[in-house]
Amino acid sequence: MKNVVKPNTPLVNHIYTADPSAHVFEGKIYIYPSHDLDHDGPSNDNGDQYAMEDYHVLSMNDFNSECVDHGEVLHAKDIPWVKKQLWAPDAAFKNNTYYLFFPAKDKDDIFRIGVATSSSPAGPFTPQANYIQGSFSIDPAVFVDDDNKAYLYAGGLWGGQLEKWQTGSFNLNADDPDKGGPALGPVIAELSEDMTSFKEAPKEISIIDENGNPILAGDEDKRFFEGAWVHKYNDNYYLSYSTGTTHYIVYAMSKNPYGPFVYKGRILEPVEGWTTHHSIVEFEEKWYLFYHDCSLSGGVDHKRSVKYSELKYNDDGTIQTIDPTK
Ligand code: FUB
Repeated sequence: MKNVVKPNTPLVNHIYTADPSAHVFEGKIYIYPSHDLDHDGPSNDNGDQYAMEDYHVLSMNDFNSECVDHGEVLHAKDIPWVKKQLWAPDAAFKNNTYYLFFPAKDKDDIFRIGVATSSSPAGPFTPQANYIQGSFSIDPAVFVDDDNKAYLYAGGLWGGQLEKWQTGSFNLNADDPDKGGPALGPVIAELSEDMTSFKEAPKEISIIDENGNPILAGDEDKRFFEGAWVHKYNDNYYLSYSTGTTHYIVYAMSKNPYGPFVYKGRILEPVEGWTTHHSIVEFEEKWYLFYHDCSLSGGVDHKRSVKYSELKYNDDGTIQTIDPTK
């Protein structure tokens, strides 16, 4: 009998998965998650508990089918520049090639973003010898626009090291920005045609309120923490992200992929576990939110499971908030 995946239940139970980036490729839903390890190592604000070493690809024919694990598609030991921590990945299709974008710590313990390629959405993926020059921090999300331009969004505070780049170079001792000043935004860089390098230096994205004022660093219900995702609906760009310390997935809208993005509201209320991370995808004229929580592991923060829920828009393009407990 088919093991149909129901909404708000783990896509798979045999491994822990997190940070799902969902895409429709070749008519199916492909999910590119992190692969959480079952270990008893240290746990701290630096994210040492997220000690992932490899990636698996998952897929579903549709939302009335089982979820297939295509197995290990890339391992840290096969990526020359990587020391540790394969965190939240994303995938994109261009040039007849599938690209897997992933953050990891380099040999100097600095998070960078790498690329690996495949002829199939299910992998396996072959890594480039080095990370993308000029890349830093975590959680790459690649958006290929209608004009075929591809943009990489990235960034994450604390363990993700974004605040350590405020001066333009890496400063291990840098603090969060002042709570009364503008919050740090994620960064954007257009990718070159070959998808393995930046066409421009990463720029910070500004997230503002309805009056045009920047969201402040102390406004933890709204400020960017990590896990950026960009999608387009009715000619609007939607930037959604995790607020980290307050555990929401929220979103902001713009007419331009570079922003500024105007804060709009919440997409997902807090889930079980500290982290929350999502993606948004359209399939057969309906929209879906992929997210993770820690329910399968009984609340262990670094043992998460990927789930999905239908996402609905209001007539004005705003998004209806999803409460995962209902
Ligand atoms: O999975 C490791 C990190 O936890 C991700 O990169 C963050 O977005 C958070 O989910």
